[in-house]
Amino acid sequence: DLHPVRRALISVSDKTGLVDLARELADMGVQLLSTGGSAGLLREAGLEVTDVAEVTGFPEMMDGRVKTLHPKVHGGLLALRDNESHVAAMEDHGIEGIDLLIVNLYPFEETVAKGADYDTCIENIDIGGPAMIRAAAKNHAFVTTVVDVGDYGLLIDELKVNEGRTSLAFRKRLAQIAYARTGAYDAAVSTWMAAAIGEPAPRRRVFAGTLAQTLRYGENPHQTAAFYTDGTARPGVSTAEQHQGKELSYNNINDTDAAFELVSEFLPANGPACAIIKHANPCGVARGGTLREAYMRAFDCDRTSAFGGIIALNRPLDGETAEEIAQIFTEVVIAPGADDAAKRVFSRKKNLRLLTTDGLADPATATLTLRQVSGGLLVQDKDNGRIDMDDLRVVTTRRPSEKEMADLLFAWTVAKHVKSNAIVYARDGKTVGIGAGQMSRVDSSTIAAHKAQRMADELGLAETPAKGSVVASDAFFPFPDGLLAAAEAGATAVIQPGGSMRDDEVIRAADDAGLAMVLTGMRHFRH
Ligand code: 93A
Repeated sequence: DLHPVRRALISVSDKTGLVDLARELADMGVQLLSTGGSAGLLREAGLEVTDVAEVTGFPEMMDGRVKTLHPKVHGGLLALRDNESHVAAMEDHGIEGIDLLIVNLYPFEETVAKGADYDTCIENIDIGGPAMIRAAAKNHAFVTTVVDVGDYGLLIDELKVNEGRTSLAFRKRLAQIAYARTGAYDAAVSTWMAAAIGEPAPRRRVFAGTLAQTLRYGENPHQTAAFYTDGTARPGVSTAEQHQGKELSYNNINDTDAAFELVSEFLPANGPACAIIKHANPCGVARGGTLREAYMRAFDCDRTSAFGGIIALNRPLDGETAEEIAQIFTEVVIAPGADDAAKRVFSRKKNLRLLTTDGLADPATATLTLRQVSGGLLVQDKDNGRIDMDDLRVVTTRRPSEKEMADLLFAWTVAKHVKSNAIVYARDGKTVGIGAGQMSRVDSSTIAAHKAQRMADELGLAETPAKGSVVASDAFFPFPDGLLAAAEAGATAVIQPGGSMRDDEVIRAADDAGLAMVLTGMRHFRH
């Protein structure tokens, strides 16, 4: 099942590595056909090339919209070389076989990412390229299809090992990649169109990704797993640079994402902030005068849980913060940069992974979140809802003090990143107790208060830091009980969406307990 490569068609938008590849092919005696721009470049490099226009007998026309869409090309790609009638048709119509197709498509995704106008995006939808890719991949019994610049080396290796031929297994592998490429390309077009025409729930929808990493295992060792990226250039776990440590695991990637998304809520200009994540929930979040202080304050929230955690910082990691972090075992640190001193400190900690990003994530970015259920995908806008002071409605007799107000907004921001039911106690710009993921809001309240008590025990405090704290609830209190539990734990102010049938009762209970309460009018469920 080795098939010789005698004739190759090259048509690429991204010309990276093209000349070197073509030279290798030419040296192996492969005849080169090519389209306008690609042919020009190869000719400039002194290579012998036949223009596709010469093969088809038609000039490239309509601004290049029609270049390769011709039976001389598609017949050459699709003909079964061992089929008598196909071979006869080739002879009758002067069609020569094409054994190798090297195509990369008009840069549609990049054009959209650059914010190009509608017509420019339309013009960047490649038609001839995908048609050839699909034809060549279908005929992988004879034809080799290369769609990624990154695969040129593989191709040359394969040809060298097999003396100018490719194996069927190789052609099949590349054909699979080829169809994924055309599928992803059309997915990008269709996704862009849905947005362009303002269609929030298109009747048909496709999602695509490119393998970034095969993972050692999934959430558990008996599950296989892999990480696919969508090509976004946004700062985050998928684009971060890893400086040291083992490969990230499935859970690491998930938790690092949660940590970085949370810390990105805190603008660097408003001061350093740190978030520590365990099992996708924050176990400590804090602001600080310095980055080191922010880390130490976040660590103090729940020292027990912070062990083996994932740390995200909103400013570049410095040496003194790194020294502090290095005191205990941490899985991952992610920050928008790290200075040399910090890198030196971490180089002693072989198991610690250090990731740096190019800035923070923008919490306002409109993206989609997907969740798989059996038989389908649930798709929604990412929760990028934000509130500020003006959106808050004070509903109690007592208004929150300025200090309480700052802590309320802080606690609310954290609560958005805690799995529901979420209850977050905060004081002086740090969390002091977080209750996450419980089926009852009262249970989350109890756990958060319990965590605060444990923080007091761990730090040898005279009383629980929940005394004088504020509390955030990601959804409304359906009954006064959860609210009363918070008051009992020592909270003096409450932030919650409101909207319960019993809001009046809940507000009265808050007034009776001397609490100040603000309603956000916005909920932050997270499951
Ligand atoms: O406009 S097209 O859809 N019409 C075609 O017939 C066609 N054939 C190849 N675009 C077409 N291509 C694309 O042109 C290739 O996929 C490749 O991206 C690009 C290479 O053009 P050039 O060699 O002129 O730079």
